Amino acid sequence: MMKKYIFSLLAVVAITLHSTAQSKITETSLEVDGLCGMCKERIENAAYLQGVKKVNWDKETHQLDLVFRNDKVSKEDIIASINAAGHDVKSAIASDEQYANIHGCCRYRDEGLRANHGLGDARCTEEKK
Ligand SMILES: [Cu+2]
Repeated sequence: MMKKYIFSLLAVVAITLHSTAQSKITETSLEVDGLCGMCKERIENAAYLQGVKKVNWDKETHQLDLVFRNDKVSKEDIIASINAAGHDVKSAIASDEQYANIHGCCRYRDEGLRANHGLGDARCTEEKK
């Protein structure tokens, strides 16, 4: 009787721990502006903070896929780090000082460079006005 009770108690604890562990994982994506493979490396390095499990930025779609531990790092932390690296996020534009630090060939706000990469207007800078 007692043994059975302890067993079911353990089962409840195990299930609770399991669901708590799962809810700590956030899967989301951000729109981050950039041009080339160098940008990809810079964006992914900036996003890869402690607690981040997976990063992948797509040069064509500008989509950054993220998987992170929400008890260790927040989406806001990641956005701030990407901005600090000089890249615009749709919801948060990098400052001119931050943007000025990126490499000359990565100037994604430059219309001429965007055209060379087959990209249209800067998507994220629109919201700056
Ligand atoms: Cu680049």
